[in-house]
Amino acid sequence: MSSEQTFIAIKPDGVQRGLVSSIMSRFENKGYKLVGIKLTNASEGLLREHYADLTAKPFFPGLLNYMLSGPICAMVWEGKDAVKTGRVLLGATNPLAALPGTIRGDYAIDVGRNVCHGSDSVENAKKEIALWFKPTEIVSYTPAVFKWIYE
Ligand code: IDP
Ligand code: MG
Repeated sequence: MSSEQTFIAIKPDGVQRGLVSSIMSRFENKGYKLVGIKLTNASEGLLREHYADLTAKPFFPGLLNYMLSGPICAMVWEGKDAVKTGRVLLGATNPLAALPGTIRGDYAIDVGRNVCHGSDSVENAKKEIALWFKPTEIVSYTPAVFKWIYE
């Protein structure tokens, strides 16, 4: 399936550090298709829903403040195995454990400043895309290079 979609977000530290284009390039260069993008100040309500499974964690208040600290670049990337491979491109949650060549491995040090988010399952990707985007904000098109990326 080449139509799998994943939700990728460049967190406030990534935006402030001018890493938007570098992070987007990883997905573009791999061959994934950008189908949604916006720069947005997330509301606390949206973030509580987005991180609903983490609200009981001791780091949650810090995580909330971090995600509220500036604009986030929210994106939807589409392509074969986009969810799983998107996580590989991001690297491990703790940047010190993330391999060089991954986004977190190359651009971050602390787990609380790990510059990016990526959906961890197809089911969560669907939920997150619906949370961050209206259906009309997701576009459908066939890139001219499609046949040079997929056999
Ligand atoms: P993920 O972003 O790789 O999916 P999750 O476990 O879902 O990792 O955690 C969500 C986010 O919460 C992480 O990306 C990171 O920003 C933050 N986080 C996770 N664990 C810690 C921690 O131990 N201390 C501080 N922040 C954390
Ligand atoms: Mg997660």
